[in-house]
Amino acid sequence: MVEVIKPKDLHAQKTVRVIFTGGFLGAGKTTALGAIAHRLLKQGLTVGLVTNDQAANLVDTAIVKELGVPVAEIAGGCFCCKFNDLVDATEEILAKNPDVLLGEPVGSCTDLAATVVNPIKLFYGDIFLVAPFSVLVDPQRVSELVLKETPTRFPEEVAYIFQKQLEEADIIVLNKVDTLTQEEAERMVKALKELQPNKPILKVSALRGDGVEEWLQMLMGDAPAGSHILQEIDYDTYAKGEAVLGWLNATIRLTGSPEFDASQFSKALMSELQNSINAHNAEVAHLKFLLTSGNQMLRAHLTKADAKPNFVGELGKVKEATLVLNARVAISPEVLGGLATQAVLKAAKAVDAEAEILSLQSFSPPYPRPPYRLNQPVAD
Ligand SMILES: Nc1nc2c(ncn2[C@@H]2O[C@H](COP(=O)(O)OP(=O)(O)OP(=O)(O)O)[C@@H](O)[C@H]2O)c(=O)[nH]1
Ligand SMILES: [Mg+2]
Repeated sequence: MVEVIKPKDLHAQKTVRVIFTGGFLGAGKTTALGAIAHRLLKQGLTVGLVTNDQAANLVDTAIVKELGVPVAEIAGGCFCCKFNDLVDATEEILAKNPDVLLGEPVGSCTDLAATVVNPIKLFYGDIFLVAPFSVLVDPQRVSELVLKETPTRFPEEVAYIFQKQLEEADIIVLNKVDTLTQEEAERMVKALKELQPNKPILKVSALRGDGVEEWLQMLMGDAPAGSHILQEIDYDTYAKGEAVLGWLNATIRLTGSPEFDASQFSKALMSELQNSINAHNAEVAHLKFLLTSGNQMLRAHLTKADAKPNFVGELGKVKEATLVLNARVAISPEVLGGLATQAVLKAAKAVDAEAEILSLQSFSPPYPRPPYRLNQPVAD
């Protein structure tokens, strides 16, 4: 798997701090990077961002563009398998001369310490100061996939990816602590600490801000990066864990006659999607969509099939709107494509709107084949 060809040279006007924040789908990576970016900007630092997905048309890119900082998107594969695209995107951002570069890898990926963090240190250690690699976790998923206290519809291979992500973290960030009591949070930290005794475990609410300052201080300090390279990783199991996830990215134009209620449409769409996913007894990793009309936005997230969705922003009656839908669900991509199309058409009909599907891709992530893999950490 190790390729000898060195990637292209990169140049920077100064040393750039690079912060990669991983973690399973829906753990809160984009929210957290937004919270970090806000704090860095307040400190007078300049920031650039790289988003990543298996396909184009990303809700995340639209969200982070709101920050008003340079953003590059790598679509069509993850950082680990598209290392050279990551280098190209980084070059694009470096041209804007940032102090800090933030990157969000795809949430179904693991082995990033070996395939991204350390190769970056090896090839670009002269221009980058790589921050410790954080892995964010959603308490609900820890309970399902690690502690096995609550039921999950995900197969064991998905739990395998989740556990490998914890294993390779320099820092584990227990996110969404605002959803837990203090005792629950403590209990979970203790359980994680027993499993992963040699690393910091932080309690954070990316949404509310709890613990973000302390985390950011660690990221800006001189703790080692990528020091927990996985010594054992079964790529067949990892590939299976990714392949059970149906991946759907779609863009749809909605037109009213003459207007439609965008908020009502969003609720109807989420409810249609949730009902049909539950009818298939499938599990949601992260289902999100963004509705944009003029300069107003409304977005919705669902990180568990039978949970309550989260709506952010407001949209009232509009003439037209663009819908970007990203769904990662443990179901076949064909079924996902079909049910998503039906849900969009039904929700549009319910509000008397016309829906035109401009693009729709549904697939399962391919077998991960990273071009670079290091067995040992590169010295800081
Ligand atoms: N309660 C709570 N919700 C959060 C927190 N952080 C993120 N969320 C919510 O979790 C959902 C997923 O957040 P994202 O930031 O999009 O998660 P992500 O890890 O970037 O997701 P992917 O890019 O799809 O892997 C959204 O509904 C967020 O509002 C938090 O600290 N507390
Ligand atoms: Mg994200």
